[in-house]
Amino acid sequence: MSTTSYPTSAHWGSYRVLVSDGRVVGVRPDPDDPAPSPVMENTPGAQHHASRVARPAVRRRWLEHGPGPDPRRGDPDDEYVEVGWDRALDLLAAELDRVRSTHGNAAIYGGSYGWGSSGRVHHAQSQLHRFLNTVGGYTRSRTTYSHGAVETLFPRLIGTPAANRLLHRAPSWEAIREHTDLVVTFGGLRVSNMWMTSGGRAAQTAGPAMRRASDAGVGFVSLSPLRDDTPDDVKAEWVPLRPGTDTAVLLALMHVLFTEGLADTGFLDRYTVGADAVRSYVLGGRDERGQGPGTARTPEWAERISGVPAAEIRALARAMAGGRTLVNVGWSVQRARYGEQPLWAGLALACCLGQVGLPGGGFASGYGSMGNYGGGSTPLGLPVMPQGDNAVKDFIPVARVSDMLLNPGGAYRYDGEDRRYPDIRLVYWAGGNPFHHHQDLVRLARAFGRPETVVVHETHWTATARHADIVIPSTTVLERDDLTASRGDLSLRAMPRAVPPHGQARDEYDTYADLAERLGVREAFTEGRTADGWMREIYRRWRSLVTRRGIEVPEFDAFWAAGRVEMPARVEDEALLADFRDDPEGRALRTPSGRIELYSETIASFGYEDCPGLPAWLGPGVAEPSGEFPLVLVANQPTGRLHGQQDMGAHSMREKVGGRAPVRLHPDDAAGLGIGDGDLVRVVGPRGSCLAGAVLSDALAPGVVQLSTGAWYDPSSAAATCVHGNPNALIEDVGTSSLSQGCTGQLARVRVERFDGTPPPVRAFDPPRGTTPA
Ligand SMILES: Nc1nc2c(c(=O)[nH]1)N[C@H]1C(S)=C(S)[C@@H](COP(=O)(O)OP(=O)(O)OC[C@H]3O[C@@H](n4cnc5c(=O)[nH]c(N)nc54)[C@H](O)[C@@H]3O)O[C@H]1N2
Ligand SMILES: Nc1nc2c(c(=O)[nH]1)N[C@H]1C(S)=C(S)[C@@H](COP(=O)(O)OP(=O)(O)OC[C@H]3O[C@@H](n4cnc5c(=O)[nH]c(N)nc54)[C@H](O)[C@@H]3O)O[C@H]1N2
Ligand SMILES: [Mo]
Repeated sequence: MSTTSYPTSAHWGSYRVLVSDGRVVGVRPDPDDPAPSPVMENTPGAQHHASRVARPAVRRRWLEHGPGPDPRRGDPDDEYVEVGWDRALDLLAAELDRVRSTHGNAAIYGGSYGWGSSGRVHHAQSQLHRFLNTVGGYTRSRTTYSHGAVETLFPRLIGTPAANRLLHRAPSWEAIREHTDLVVTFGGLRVSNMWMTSGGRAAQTAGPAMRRASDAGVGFVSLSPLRDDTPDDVKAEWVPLRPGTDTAVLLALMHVLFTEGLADTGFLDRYTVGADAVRSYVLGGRDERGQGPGTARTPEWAERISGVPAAEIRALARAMAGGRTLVNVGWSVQRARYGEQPLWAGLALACCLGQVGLPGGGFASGYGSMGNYGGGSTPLGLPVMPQGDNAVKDFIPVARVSDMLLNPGGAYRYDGEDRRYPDIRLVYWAGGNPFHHHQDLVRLARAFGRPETVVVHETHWTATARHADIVIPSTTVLERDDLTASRGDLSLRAMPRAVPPHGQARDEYDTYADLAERLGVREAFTEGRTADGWMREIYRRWRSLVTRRGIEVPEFDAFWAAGRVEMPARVEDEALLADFRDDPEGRALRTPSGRIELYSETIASFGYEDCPGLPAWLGPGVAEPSGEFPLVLVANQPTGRLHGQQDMGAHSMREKVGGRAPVRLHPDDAAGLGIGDGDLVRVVGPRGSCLAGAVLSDALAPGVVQLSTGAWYDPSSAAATCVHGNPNALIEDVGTSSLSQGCTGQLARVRVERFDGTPPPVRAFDPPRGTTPA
């Protein structure tokens, strides 16, 4: 049988799939990629796996009893009934119509967070939002699980346009190589994380660029609970610290700068407000609310909290003041209770160093978190599928989804507002997996029992699909034509269809068009175009914007034939706030003071206990070990895959221990618990437990255990909340603070015990009862 190779692109990069007789039989890296990601090896196994959704399916209890709350939604033994497309679409259209006419469109939750797959046309979120907007709108979600605290806090501290630049237009690794003496990173610089970029990158350039910076003499200091958060070839100095204690270290670094005359008072006076309040807080003259004397935030004080020796903190502060220094606070550090504080303290520290706005210096949040950060940018934008306008104005901060479903009408605080949760009757999810991404999955399951109907579009029978009443099978990227690029990418690429659809899976665009037809708005949804027509149209619109800037890119057919076009007008971005530094009056920031707000009157006026008016040490939050839970769990991003995607693939499965997620422990901690390498263990937290396979490693700070996210949730046995190793089975569901209400999934307190019973089987990848193979 002959084999044909097709180019494709995923969030984990561009590569080729090898196809024989309509099936993906292998992958091949792109020869132009300097450091391809092994995550691509998951694709052949996942593409044709038995867990693919082959036909539209309806949960039997919903079909027989009709819409309504059902606490049994998600029961692993629940049965589905496969139905033809016409029946599925008739049922779904009628139910959408019932809910919107009885309860209004605000009763539809279409927040539908998640990464879906790459591709600018068939982007699951854009398609769903376009459809729901066409039929009257939906309650949406705001901000992300990735960096909710960054998104909410920085507009207050540096104003809106600058806050966007902080997230999306960081100086390149080349600029760092040229200008920076020292990169000090809280949360490491994980190469495996930089494999991922939303939309995928044409080539994996971040790892090699970081190594070149190190070879050129840039120094790296990595403050992190894991040594291997920064790759060996970067030769970073590893400073282990207790998770959740970065703010204490950052305050102590400022303490050294203030007391040793190293703080740049000229910069603080000219460009910031509130430096005196911060100084007084750090030196112990006042508490975080300005209501009395506080505690001096000395290096000795920080050592007791963080475990970082005071002498190291002093030496680090002096080294930072001695050259061009970049302070990076990774997104993981803010994905925790009080996650706003290390960000704010990191910005304050960078201001004390006086280098904000200088090339290669100042503050950043995102190096090591994603591949595009430090990869340059293009100001010209990307082709984009238009979503239309949402007639419903209500929203929730994205990570408050369980709270919303469990407390219709309930009060909550967010970014200075007193708000109420909407009364949701129908949940519509496409391209995301809340039973991967949300915390406290037992509570989430209870929340999913509340609405009258849950609809999920999926490629695979994920735990989220198994909580749905109506499951709609979607094609994968390999089954449709599309084009892709990410922010700051090197090129825009064609992604031609490589294999026929699995079973009866269809492109979501066609599903929505047929639903729109039933609701009388087909023309408004399609504007007379097929998905292919939209691909040409969004390319044409993008090309005309580019042309108006005087730049030539080929017409669609030439682009498609060539397979790619170089992204025009690429720039190595300038330092954050460089323009403000040059002209602080003319380019005043869009903050109340026009300057960087080290103290924020606005945030102070909200009166939040969990987010005062300046960067403060509020404690390690839920990551504080206790007698019952003496260890701290780091639930970071997996090296084996993107989130829960393609977890059954070869690369992901290779990392498992006896088919379960690997949990890493320090050998000393393991010895005390009688746990050996490869043992089956139970990790127990305040909200539940999971089974996992022990891996002993001295790359962890003692007292820390690591269980990455992404093992498919498997609640099929009483032996543990999840028998496969999904850490969200045991992590508490709380927001960062009343300001951002961001995700706090990164950390938890736990205990680990050997599991000596009969190991229950992992059933996560078995399709549900009542379904049949393609
Ligand atoms: N404990 C803890 N939890 C965390 C985090 C953490 O650090 N710790 N990190 C959080 C972060 S940063 C994030 S971004 C989230 C990620 O959470 P998600 O983005 O929800 O996770 P994914 O597994 O990427 O989910 C995407 C889903 O889309 C499906 N899919 C792929 N292609 C298509 C398509 O074309 N159509 C449709 N309909 N579906 C498709 C995939 O099968 C997959 O199930 O997790 C968060 N959760
Ligand atoms: N391979 C792979 N890469 C990914 C993803 C994936 O699923 N798989 N997901 C992508 C997504 S959506 C996002 S948002 C980014 C997330 O990017 P990040 O949030 O930066 O990534 P994490 O892996 O969660 O965390 C990085 C490291 O931070 C350290 N850390 C944890 N807590 C603390 C702390 O309190 N203090 C300090 N100093 N360090 C701490 C941990 O040791 C951890 O390994 O990753 C992206 N990259
Ligand atoms: Mo994320």
